[in-house]
Amino acid sequence: MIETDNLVREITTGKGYVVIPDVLTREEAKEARSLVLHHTKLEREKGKVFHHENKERLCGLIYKGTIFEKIVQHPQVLAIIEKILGTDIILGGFSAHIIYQNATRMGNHVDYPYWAMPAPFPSQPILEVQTIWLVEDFTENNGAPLFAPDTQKLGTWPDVEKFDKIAQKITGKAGSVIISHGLCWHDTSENVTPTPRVSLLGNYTPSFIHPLEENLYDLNTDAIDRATPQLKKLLRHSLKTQEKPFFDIHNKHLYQSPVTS
Ligand SMILES: O=C(O)CCC(=O)C(=O)O
Repeated sequence: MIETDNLVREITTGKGYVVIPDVLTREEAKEARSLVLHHTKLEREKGKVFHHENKERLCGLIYKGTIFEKIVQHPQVLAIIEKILGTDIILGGFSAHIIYQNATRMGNHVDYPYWAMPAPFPSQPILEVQTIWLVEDFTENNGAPLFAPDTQKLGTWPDVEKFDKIAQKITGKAGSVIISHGLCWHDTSENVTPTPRVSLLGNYTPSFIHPLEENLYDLNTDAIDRATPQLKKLLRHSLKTQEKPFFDIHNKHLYQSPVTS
């Protein structure tokens, strides 16, 4: 508990991010990485992988393996996120980011929804927490992310010169997770190794924020059938089921199901 409080403090009023080692086992990290590379190859053949200058994104990750369902609702990580955002949160996006040899930096940025809003950005309520899962070792040379400490306090777009002066490269072992405040300026670095670098990116927001990604993209209904109530809520399926299609906006009671013949 104390640890959770300290980590929350570091994300909100400290540097703006934390790195927690050994959240996944090395085997789990390896499994997630090989599933990402396997599905990326399949999806690329169908023209469904988003790409830009030697970087690729694989979306609909939640439907591509039970390991991903487990990762997005990891209790230790969710406890930290819920302390920051409250319990009424959704998973606005969950995708994999693959950085190949000679990929350029993605460009320093704040996270969604801030980048879709006019600056200066509000400091409260906090509108996003990002998770970057390391499914392999992130090293000095393979595209590890860069974070500019304390910049979540500024509420502005990154200043490129300042970013380059203060940013720190976040290296770590496979199985670690970086949890960051959506306003903390960050970027990726160059991958100068021959091995693709894979991260898993979770975007958590209060439920009133329009999701970054379409959570029905590549829907696999088995994943929903076996989903925990927590996962259904994160994916907004608890609001979309046929039995409970509406909210009463005045008292938030759910309407009863329609009578069917
Ligand atoms: O893949 C990474 O290391 C970070 C990517 C990122 O920050 C983002 O997409 O917002």
